[in-house]
Amino acid sequence: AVVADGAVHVPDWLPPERRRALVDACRAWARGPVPLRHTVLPGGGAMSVRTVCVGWHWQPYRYSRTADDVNGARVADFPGWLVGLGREALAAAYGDGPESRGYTPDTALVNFYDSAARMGMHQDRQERSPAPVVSLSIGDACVFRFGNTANRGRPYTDVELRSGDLFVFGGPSRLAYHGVPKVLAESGDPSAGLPRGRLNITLRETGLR
Ligand code: MD3
Ligand code: FE
Repeated sequence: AVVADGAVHVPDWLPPERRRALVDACRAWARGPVPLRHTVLPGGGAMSVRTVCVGWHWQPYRYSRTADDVNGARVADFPGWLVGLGREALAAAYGDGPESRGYTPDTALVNFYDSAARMGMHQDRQERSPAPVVSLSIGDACVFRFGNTANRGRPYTDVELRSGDLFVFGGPSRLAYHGVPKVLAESGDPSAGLPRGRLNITLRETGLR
């Protein structure tokens, strides 16, 4: 479904065996070299979501190769199979054209939500590339709030994201405000191999080198 210009939701896109494989990869990244942890914001507060990054490390509000706000380690390399997954995702959302074939994501942000975790309305603007963001959801469902490009408030559209769903944000939607006001506890997907909680993986091109 096209939710806004450039914002395409493809429910149930990732089959169960690929959900499990992605959960396994995320478990491995969560063990290190940089651990899954609550990102600490400049004001001192910790985000309720826990995050681990691949390829480039996101910290508020820049990308780096080393997690100098955590343990100083260099983040895990971005694997080639994840570039392939990003291209497949773009082709599913937008069609198999030059945009999807040339898509070369170089960072993944892996977010883990327990049933109390939320993500406030924000824009993702640390990337220098205009390429789309690919979002994959696994496990418990959530309410995803897709807003406008002008401010955190209305108008916005609430969309339920469930296990296996793909969402692509490109074009005019790339700089839209968005957030996760609610996780739907126990709504999960036993086939995903996640005992509880919600996993979201976003693939991005940083435009950095
Ligand atoms: C729209 N994550 O990591 S994914 C984030 O479910 C983030 O964990 C949420 O927002 C999550 O920054 C939402 C959907 C998403 C991700 C990036 C976007 C939507 C986006 C970038 C631009 C516009
Ligand atoms: Fe975001």
